[in-house]
Amino acid sequence: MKIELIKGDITKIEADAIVNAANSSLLGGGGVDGAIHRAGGKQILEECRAIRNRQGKCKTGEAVVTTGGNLPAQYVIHTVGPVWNGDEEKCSKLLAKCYKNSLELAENLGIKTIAFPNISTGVYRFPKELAGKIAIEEVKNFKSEILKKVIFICFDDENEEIYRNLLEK
Ligand code: AR6
Repeated sequence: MKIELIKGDITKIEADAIVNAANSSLLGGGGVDGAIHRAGGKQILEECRAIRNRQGKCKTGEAVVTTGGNLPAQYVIHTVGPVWNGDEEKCSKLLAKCYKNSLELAENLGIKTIAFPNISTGVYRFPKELAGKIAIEEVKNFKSEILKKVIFICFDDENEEIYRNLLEK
């Protein structure tokens, strides 16, 4: 499985699936979530509403899938990252679950390429370096015959530098 790093806007990425750093309501918000719903159009929100009506709120660490609406990506995998509260062990486990559950969902969909934003490192204030280590570790530990490429999309300079350093190691 190939790992790539791209600086930019995840809504522009032509992967089979992009991952959204959502909240448990699944009904949109700011940051990358807002950008994905704005660019993807109302179809994504309608599908999120249908999922909510079926199974209720999405718990932290879990992931659900919708189509990509107007996005170049075919699917959007919505996962809910932990809000950083200083409990490193608990928050780290939950963030790792976000990556693992998203990768499993992608695998079950038969997806070849998936792009991740830096989940929880915005409004949810997860320390960026630790979040980067967890993200890369989960991806490297995920063994798949189907997934061919995982792209980390860094929006801000700080995350880009962190990922570049971590991936060079
Ligand atoms: N493309 C890629 N990455 C982006 C983009 C974009 N267009 N826009 C922002 N980022 P955040 P969280 C980066 O706050 O911390 C929402 O309101 C950003 O630089 O979007 O998981 C949800 O509804 C940062 O590194 O997500 C939730 O309520 C990363 O995306 C809450 O925020 C994550 O920042 C989730 O908080």
